[in-house]
Amino acid sequence: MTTGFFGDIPTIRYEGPDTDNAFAYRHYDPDAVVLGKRLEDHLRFAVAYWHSFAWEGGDPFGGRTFERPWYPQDDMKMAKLKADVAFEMFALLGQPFFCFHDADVRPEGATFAESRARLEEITDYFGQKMEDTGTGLLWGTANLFSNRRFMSGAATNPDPEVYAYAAATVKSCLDATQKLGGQNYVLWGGREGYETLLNTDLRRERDQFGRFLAMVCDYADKIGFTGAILIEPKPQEPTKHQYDYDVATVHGMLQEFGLEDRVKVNIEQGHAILAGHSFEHELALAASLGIFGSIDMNRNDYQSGWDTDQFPNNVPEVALAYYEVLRAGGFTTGGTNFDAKLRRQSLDPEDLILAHVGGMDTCAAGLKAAARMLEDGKLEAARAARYAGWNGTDVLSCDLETLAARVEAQGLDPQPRSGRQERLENLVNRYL
Ligand code: XLS
Ligand code: NI
Ligand code: NI
Repeated sequence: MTTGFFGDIPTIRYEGPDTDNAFAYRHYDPDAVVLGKRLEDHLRFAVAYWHSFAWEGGDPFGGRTFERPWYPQDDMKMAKLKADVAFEMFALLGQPFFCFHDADVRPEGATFAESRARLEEITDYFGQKMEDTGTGLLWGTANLFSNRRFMSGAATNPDPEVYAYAAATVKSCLDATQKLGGQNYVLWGGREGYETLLNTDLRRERDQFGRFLAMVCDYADKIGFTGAILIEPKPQEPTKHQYDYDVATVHGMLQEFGLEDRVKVNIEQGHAILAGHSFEHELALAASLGIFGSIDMNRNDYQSGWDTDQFPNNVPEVALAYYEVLRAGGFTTGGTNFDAKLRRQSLDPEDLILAHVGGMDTCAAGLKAAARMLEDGKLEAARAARYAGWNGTDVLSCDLETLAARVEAQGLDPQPRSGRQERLENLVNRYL
């Protein structure tokens, strides 16, 4: 017995690029083998529970546009109906994973204890469904930003009682993630930042952040959580300045707190853009620092300058991102979470399905192009050739005086060489 929410929408299957069927994959064939691995195991797709099932279509100028049978989302009966529909969608799409915050899946109780008991109840309900359908949990997380108690931050709040409440919340979410076999636990700062320095003790807030993170890692170790702990960088929104600004900033903080070997990052396309970077820059940097964990896949509107969380639909952009993922050796515990939501005029259940179908196809096409780029080897050969002068040279072990003497003794007069950017860009287009 299904809820009937998705009507007669069929299970989505791979039909190849020439099909005329909107309810089919053109590029995502989960069993296709790319670089020796099934596409499903490369991409490790996940649905974000919050955007697809909890968000009601509001924007700063207007409230709910969607009508869903599980609204209002204020009792456990509705929470279970929402879960029934969510798992029906995972099955229709063949989604291997999902991700959730506590606040997405259960209504908040009158006390913390009631909220926690509700989280346990709904995640037990998930556990049964996960067993029945084979769906896995990519990651769990805590919503430490929606409730007004967190308006001035969670770990970085000026009030120690809020810090304690946030700690209790993370404990309950980490317990739930562990129970469901979650492969990662994510901390997105949300409101871990400030609006004005006039009321902010920046040094103290950053120390609180470090202590909080260390405490989460200690507890994860204590309960034997084998997944990765991930920080999700974002420069601003909702607060003006966030402490986990981008990958480089997070890495610096992790080093400061001695956690650079323990915590990795979950990198989101839209957040990279907000930070003034490209997605591939953030991915490559994280990989080079040894902290690459997982990705939140979406895209921003390039005009609005806001984290619009749209479904990805640009294959060339996605290809460059997966090129970095593949160069980093691919995902281990991580995956591709669609941290993406419908536009508020997309009212129909089929919009939810087709958004994911398009996103998955875009990612599959991008990953396949990236694999061709890597397999062909021309890009990596060009990169290696550009640095070939470093092979067998002792320049890096010399001091300033030695190099100065050498330049004069050998009469060095280095000649500039083309970076060949356009040639490489033309080459990339051949794989798309
Ligand atoms: C918001 C974040 C959020 C995290 C999970 O911008 O992307 O959705 O992924 O808390
Ligand atoms: Ni985001
Ligand atoms: Ni995200």
